[in-house]
Amino acid sequence: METTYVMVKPDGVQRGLIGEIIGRFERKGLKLVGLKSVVPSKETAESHYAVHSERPFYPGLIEFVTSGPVVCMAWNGKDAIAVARTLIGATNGREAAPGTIRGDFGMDMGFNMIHGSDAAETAEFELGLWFPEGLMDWEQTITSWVYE
Ligand code: D4T
Repeated sequence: METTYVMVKPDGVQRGLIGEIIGRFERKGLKLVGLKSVVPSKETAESHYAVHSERPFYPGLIEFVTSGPVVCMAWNGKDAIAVARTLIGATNGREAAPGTIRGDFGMDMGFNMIHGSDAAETAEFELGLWFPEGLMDWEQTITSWVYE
């Protein structure tokens, strides 16, 4: 079992897509182990996107992600990191496959509504960054009907 960090970005919140996005992860069979909404601090946003700090789009990305509320989530399940990336779709909404979140709702690269960790190390780092208080540990009774 893995846990991944997923975040509805300010454009997804503004567009009223929080419920739609959470619903897709719930219906897939992933288990919600962290959920909150915050307006990210510049420090947190800069740490989150540190890997892009030398890229030309970085200043605009930081301004965008700190511009309003985001929804921070932690989802747990088998191969949760890859499963979440599949649900999310390609970075640019115009190229993302139909049926994915970005493919169904996005038309751009910068406004791509949602983030999902891309590897085990980044998931661990991002979960610690956004959920320093820790995650929920609970038994989901439907698990035995999700995994054979
Ligand atoms: P995130 O990290 O937000 O889940 O997106 P991806 O994993 O799909 O894409 P990424 O790390 O390559 O990009 C991070 C973030 O920067 C924005 N971006 C990216 C942008 O505005 N212009 C660009 O040219 C690129 C490559 C979009 C997502």
